[in-house]
Amino acid sequence: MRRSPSPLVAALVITMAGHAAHAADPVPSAPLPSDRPDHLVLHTEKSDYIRREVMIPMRDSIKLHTVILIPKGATHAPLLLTRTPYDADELTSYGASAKLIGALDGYDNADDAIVAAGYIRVVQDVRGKYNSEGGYVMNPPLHGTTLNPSATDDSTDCWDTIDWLVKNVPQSNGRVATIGISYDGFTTLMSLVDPHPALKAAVPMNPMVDGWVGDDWFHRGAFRQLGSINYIYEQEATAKNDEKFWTDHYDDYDAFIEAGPGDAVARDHGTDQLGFYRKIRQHPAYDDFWQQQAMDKILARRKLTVPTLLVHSLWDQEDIYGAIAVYKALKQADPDNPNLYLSIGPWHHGQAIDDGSTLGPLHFDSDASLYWRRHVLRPFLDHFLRDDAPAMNVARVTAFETGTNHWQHLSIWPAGCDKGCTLAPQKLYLQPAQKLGFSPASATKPAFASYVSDPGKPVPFVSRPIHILADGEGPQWVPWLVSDQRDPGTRPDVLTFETDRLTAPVKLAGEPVANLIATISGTDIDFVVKLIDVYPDVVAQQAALGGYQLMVSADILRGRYRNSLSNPQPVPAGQAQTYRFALPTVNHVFLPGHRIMVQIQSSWFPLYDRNPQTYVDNIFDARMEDYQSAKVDVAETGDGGSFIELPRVNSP
Ligand code: PG9
Repeated sequence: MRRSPSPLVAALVITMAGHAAHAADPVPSAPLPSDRPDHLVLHTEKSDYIRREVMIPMRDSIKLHTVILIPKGATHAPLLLTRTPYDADELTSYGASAKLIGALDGYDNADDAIVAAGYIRVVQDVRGKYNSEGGYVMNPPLHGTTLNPSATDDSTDCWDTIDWLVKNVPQSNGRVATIGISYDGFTTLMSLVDPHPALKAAVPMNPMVDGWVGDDWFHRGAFRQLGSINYIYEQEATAKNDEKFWTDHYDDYDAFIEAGPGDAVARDHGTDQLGFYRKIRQHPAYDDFWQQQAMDKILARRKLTVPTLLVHSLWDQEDIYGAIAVYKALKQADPDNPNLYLSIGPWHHGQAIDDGSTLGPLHFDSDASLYWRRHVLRPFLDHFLRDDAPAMNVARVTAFETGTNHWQHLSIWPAGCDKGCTLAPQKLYLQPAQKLGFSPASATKPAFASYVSDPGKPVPFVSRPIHILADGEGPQWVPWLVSDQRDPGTRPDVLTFETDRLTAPVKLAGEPVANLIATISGTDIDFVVKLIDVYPDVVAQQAALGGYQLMVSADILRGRYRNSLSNPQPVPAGQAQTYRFALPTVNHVFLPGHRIMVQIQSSWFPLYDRNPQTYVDNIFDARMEDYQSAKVDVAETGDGGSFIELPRVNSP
């Protein structure tokens, strides 16, 4: 979006017009200078930090609004830079406090990792957002490509910013780290594309990496309409997110059903006028548009020269794909690169900077976030940023194992345990009578489990009423991936398969792979596969967990992409097809007394848009009559039986 011209430019236009009409008029005086200088230094005797607000010029003369918080007395402090579309002013003045710890509180949990370390905190508005100049583009693709023929992107802007900071902040030691969550994790990854020599470390946390395969916008072709339509609306309509999304229903389920087919909600709100939303509509498949900007692919083509700590959350409701995808791509491209580190925590999106003792009903026996900040983040940053470079013993991979609730210090991911474990994928077969077993059912004739998927009554992704459009990142959205799956399991359009009670632990590390063999009566279908830990009926000290059905990994595949993500094909009605796709990373132990469950369904609404189940070229344009019920038969027996491949760890 174009910002209005600056006061200086506006004044110039008026002056020139006037001059042409009345050549003899006296030359007007210079425009009244703004009360707000380009460079502000704010501090009082009482504050323990200096706040500088600066407009830092980029190579194309666009200036980016940057807040620099300098601990008083600092002389050789490292710089910690976050580049954000979420308002640098707000992110640096949470507590309206004279103390740095108070100013950053809520965003950085600054007490243990940042303020105590004495870093200089820098937060910058990206182009076109809040007080920065320039036009905003959502996750701008790399410059100099067909998607971005301009000379700038978040990599060049970061380079120019670091260059300015090391030359203009005399209290710094000239060493910089980039850090950020989600969108700010994306900008952190972009800092690695062509890193400034002063960039000594990067911490991309829950970064947005591939918006089509598994992060914010789609998961393997299924559109994440709840979250995308409203987010893009608020983010792109105005520089300062002044336009708030509206809804006239309490229950988002009703709002999306009543709006009608395709992306009616976007059209009703006008989101379809906005640039990034238009791109999404034009690129429903995994074409060049998405592949060119996938950060794992971009970074794998370069050598990683900056120590980088990727941070992944096991129950990340927004970007559950990205961090692991980057780790895998970089590991594959350069297996011995000493600069690659990974942390995996039992968190929702961004929870590493929040309290990490619980998530929904889960208790982790300690504050996993605090542990991570103290024992991983802080030593990692100190080691690479401080002049005296203190020794550190941060492992290449620090992973929290859920179920047993403890941290593992590993050399590679996945590994399973510190020493002597072996990883051996093991198939868990769907069997008749709603059973799951480690060997295929021996049956004389093929057996199927069947349901009818009715797009008029899609399966809610979380119990109704669903109140997220109005509530944003509220209590329903943040922990939804750990919500109890007992409700959906009672629906006739959700298949449920379960093991007997386990007598020995089943330990998993890595990505489960769903391999469904299914026949449908329509010509397109979605499959949602959920791997669930069913708790014992009685759980000591936490009665509410008795019988709880906890998703440990779950995802969706749009059937038209079963053979190729870039080349969708209709499903031949009545012919068995294979639907194979990886589920998000787990690091989990199913304990004795628990059961393993798999649920299968064909909608997850309204988080994901409905598949009409009749093939149409672009589902955003689907019409009411395209939405048809489909009978789904999932094969349970024989060579053609369905299974989930578990990333099983065998302990020594
Ligand atoms: N998940 C959010 C986002 C990232 C990148 C693009 C759009 C949205 C976020 O939390 O920043």
